[in-house]
Amino acid sequence: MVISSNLGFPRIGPNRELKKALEGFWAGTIDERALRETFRAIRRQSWQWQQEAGIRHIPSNDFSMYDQVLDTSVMVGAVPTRFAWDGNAVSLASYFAMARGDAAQNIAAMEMTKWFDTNYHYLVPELQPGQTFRLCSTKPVDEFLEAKALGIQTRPVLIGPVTYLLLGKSQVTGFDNLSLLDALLPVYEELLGKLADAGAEWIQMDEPCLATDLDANAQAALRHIYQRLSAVSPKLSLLVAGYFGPLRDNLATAASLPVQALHVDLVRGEGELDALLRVLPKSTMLSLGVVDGRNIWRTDLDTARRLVRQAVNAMGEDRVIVGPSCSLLHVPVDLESETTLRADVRQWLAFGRQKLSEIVALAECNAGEAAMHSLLAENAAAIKDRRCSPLARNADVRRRIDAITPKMAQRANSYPKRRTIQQEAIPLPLFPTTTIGSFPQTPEIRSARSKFKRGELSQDQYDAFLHKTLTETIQFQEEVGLDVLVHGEAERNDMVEYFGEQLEGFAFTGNGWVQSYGSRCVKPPIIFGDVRRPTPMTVRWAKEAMKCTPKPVKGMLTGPVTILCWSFVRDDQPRSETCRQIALAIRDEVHDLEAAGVKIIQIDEPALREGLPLREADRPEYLRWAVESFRLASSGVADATQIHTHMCYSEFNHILEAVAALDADVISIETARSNMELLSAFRDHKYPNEIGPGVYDIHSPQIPTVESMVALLKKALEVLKPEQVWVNPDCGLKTRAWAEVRLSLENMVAAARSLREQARR
Ligand code: 39S
Ligand code: ZN
Repeated sequence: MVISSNLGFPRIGPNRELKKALEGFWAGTIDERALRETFRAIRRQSWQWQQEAGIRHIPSNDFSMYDQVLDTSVMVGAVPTRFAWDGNAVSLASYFAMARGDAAQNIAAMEMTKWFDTNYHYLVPELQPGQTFRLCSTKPVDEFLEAKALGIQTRPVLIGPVTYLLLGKSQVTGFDNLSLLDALLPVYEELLGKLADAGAEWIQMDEPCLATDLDANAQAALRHIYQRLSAVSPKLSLLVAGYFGPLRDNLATAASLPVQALHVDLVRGEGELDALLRVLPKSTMLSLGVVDGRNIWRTDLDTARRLVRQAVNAMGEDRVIVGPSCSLLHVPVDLESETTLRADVRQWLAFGRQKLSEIVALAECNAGEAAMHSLLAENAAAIKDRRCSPLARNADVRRRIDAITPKMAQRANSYPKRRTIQQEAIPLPLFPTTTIGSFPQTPEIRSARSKFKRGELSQDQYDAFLHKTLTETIQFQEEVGLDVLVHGEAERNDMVEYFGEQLEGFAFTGNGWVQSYGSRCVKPPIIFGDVRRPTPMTVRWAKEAMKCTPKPVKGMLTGPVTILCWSFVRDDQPRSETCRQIALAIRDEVHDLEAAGVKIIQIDEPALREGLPLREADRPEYLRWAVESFRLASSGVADATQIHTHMCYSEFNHILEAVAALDADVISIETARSNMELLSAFRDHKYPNEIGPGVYDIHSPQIPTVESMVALLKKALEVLKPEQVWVNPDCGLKTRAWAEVRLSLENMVAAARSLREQARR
């Protein structure tokens, strides 16, 4: 029989129990015992759901209190020295300090960054030459035994040693992370031994690095490591899991690993099955990732079944495993709990639990089970309904797309000309001060929105509340002395979901949460059809703000690439096509803002960089359409209208050319944490337009001093011309409290004034 399997289940719980427990524990409202009890209940629930669905290889150790990469660091004893660790098991307090920092003791958290090309963030392992490792935690064994006690045999999941090391960072330039493999290997050997003793039969070794460009050294490392690990115990079978993309030039290496099974992502690497069937040794089983673990569409079981049958015909059914393409961490838990999702779209979807049923159906339909026929028929009907649905296509949108001309993605004049015109239109001092757009999303704001959504506040009451918040936010900015104001975005739940809720072609869920990092979740909207903006989305707020102040107010939009990257996208047309449609919708909004008298419009693209394909070879094509989409959204304005953009995360040296090609008049970026290092890249590139290098880190509760910000700005002025420089924090302020925001911004304005003084002398 074909084996049904899963690679990982969402761990936030069906109603974000993880988030609520963690935040309760951090706030001191629940104790450690209650916290651990919640975690245990989440694990039990997911195992039972998987067992009931009929999954045979059920994962364990896919749960994490915060992040699975942090768990691995803690398990192998890779604890940075600043956390004063005694070498024994890492305490709960230290674990959370590594994840979030320790404000009381002024210890910085570990760096967080995107997990491959997903919207999930992991904590970056800190590695150094000569580092030693030791098995410091038995979490995988404990959770295996926990499931076993419930009568459920599981397949423990570990991050493979090669991927783990490649994800790490060292302060030493040119350091080869993989030189630590031999030091790390014994820890994995010891752990596998313990898992075998505990009764584990299969171990899932996640090596998503197989979807990235690997040099010969890394490929050799994989062969070496799995040679050693497969020799640990005759009782253990190892499954190496590659996912997030095709194997391409890593295929031969992956197929030759001396392990019992190889898992491949056939959603993104669809065309590779033939090649795999040709080269896979007779002794290796193949796990087919045919159910999309990153998107929410129902699987076309008929197509997936053909792949399964092809593998079964070539290999025999006892060598085939069926599963999701990757862990289901990246999709919401359960479609059943959706009450607000429109029904016509809902029938096209499968969330975590529904995907489990699809996997089981694919494993069993091969055996010709009669019970499967009705399920297959129902699936075929839903797939057909979606494919033929008029909901997905809009003739007007198609016509507009066809009518796009190159001129539409080009401002009328080049930046130097625009600058002169803008200086006249928008009088600003040297070193103009502004913010990135959002102001604190207080519990009061979230609670008002929640009441409004539940019907406990009327539209009028909610509007009045938002209006009051906006007025206070404008007044606050005037008091602080900022030059370019914003309305504060109190009305927005999220910078993508908010727009998704107002655009045609988008559906939104009531409870479709996906973990972003730690306790933080997002509710990605679902793009199911052609995108159109029926009515203005933000103009009303910009107008209200302008009424409150004589100062310039910046209109705030999210860019097309970011809306694309942070949504569940349709899979029936290229992403570039969907992105272009979103770009036209944003272009309409830009046009209406301009018509309403807004002279400065910011279009944020924090996801531009993380949308980069994992493979170098695919990047130029992506950057081409991503840049074009931004320009399509932003170029329909007069020269006098100033376009801003904002990007988080400092590591975009290698895409600077694309950043410059956006041709925004002003870009604000995160540089505070990297001590303005990024700016030298802007200088080397001769970045011509204006830049707001973030002068303080909004992720920290510390109040930046005037001196620290003057120093950072002086550093910036070593590489930038004074008239190029804006002064702003390095990201939006929605996660901060008002009291800190006031002190920080007052200091920031003082820093800008001090520089103006010095420039005058
Ligand atoms: N992706 C997206 N889509 N958006 C982003 O901003 C980012 N930023 C980066 C990269 N990816 C992104 C990741 N950073 C949060 C913060 C930073 C992130 C990601 C997420 C975050 O704080 N998320 C919030 C959370 O997990 C949810 C934000 C939200 O949508 O808590 N809030 C809603 C709102 O404000 C719903 C809030 C909510 O849960 O309306 N309300 C309660 C409920 O419904 C009730 C609250 C009350 O009554 O007081 O139970
Ligand atoms: Zn940002």
